[in-house]
Amino acid sequence: MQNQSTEIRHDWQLTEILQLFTLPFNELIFKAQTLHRHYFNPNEIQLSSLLNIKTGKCSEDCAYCSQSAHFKTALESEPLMPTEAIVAAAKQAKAKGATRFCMGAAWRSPKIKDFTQLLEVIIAIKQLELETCMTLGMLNATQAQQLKAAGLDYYNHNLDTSSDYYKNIVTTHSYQERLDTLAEVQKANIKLCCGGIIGMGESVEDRADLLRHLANLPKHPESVPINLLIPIAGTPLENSQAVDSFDLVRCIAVARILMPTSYVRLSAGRSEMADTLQALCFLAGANSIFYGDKLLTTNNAEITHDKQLLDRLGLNSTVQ
Ligand code: SAM
Ligand code: DTB
Ligand code: SF4
Repeated sequence: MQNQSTEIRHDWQLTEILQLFTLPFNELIFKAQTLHRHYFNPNEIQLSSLLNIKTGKCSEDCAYCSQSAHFKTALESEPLMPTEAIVAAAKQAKAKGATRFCMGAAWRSPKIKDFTQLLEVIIAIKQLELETCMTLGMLNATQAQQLKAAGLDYYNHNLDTSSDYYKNIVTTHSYQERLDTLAEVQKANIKLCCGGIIGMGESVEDRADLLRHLANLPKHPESVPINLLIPIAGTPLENSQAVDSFDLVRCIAVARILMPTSYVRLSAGRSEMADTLQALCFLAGANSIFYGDKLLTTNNAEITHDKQLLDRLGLNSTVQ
């Protein structure tokens, strides 16, 4: 085995990443855990809470999504929530122990008519001493700068899969458009939250290519969410094959090795995961979770259960 390097790299090759994926499991976890300990306290975990502030009727056709207008799902659509209701939810999340409040909107990109309210929401939530994150779809340079000026800490915009496989998942926007938004967010000096989904029928090469794109950005995303597909009835991916648990753990470990200073978030799918699997993901380098009974439109692991799990593992929540 090569000596463990703690260097931060932005020049990862696909073949090197594939080699990591094929390491014996124990070797891979050891590498990931060693790097994790070099850069982080291994007993700390960051907690983010989510709120969907605009639900459904999205013009995009992302094959996994309950909120696309292209598919007939059971979801009831809702317009942008009033500021007071969003702020009230943020207060509750803080009271329950979250350090970051993430707001999602089912848009291709935010509309001018809603933008002033979004800025007002950021200002109000910053006053609660919570970190703010938004995910609103594609942004142009001016929008990114305005969000930054209002005090937005993080912007979430996922690449979701490899550049090749993306065409099988979304046809209404391109991978390049996703990359363009990531560039605007980083240029505006907003911290980036960017990751993907596993379980959409992609290959190991696709997972490696997704992580390669993330790790070779000019600056690593500060937060890297790894979502396990939640199959939604009515979407093209409703009957996707379940992912082997060890493949999920491998993906987390490789993300940790490639981006050793980033928070790797074990994201969607935790409500269906055994505690033992989640513990293995934390061992592989995941150090952030979505905390709260709901994700955007689906149920998350329950807060009471999560509190017990963190307690049983001696994991403390941290302010990033
Ligand atoms: N419209 C914005 C966008 O596309 O960036 C923001 C909302 S979108 C729902 C945010 C992310 O949630 C997606 O990029 C995807 O990674 C994740 N996501 C959505 N539906 C999911 C599902 N059924 N299972 C797992 N992850 C999902
Ligand atoms: C991310 O990577 N995962 C979150 C957040 N960013 C916005 C969303 C997960 C959504 C899961 C399906 C749903 O609840 O609709
Ligand atoms: Fe869902 Fe976002 Fe795609 Fe719209 S753009 S369908 S909200 S993932």
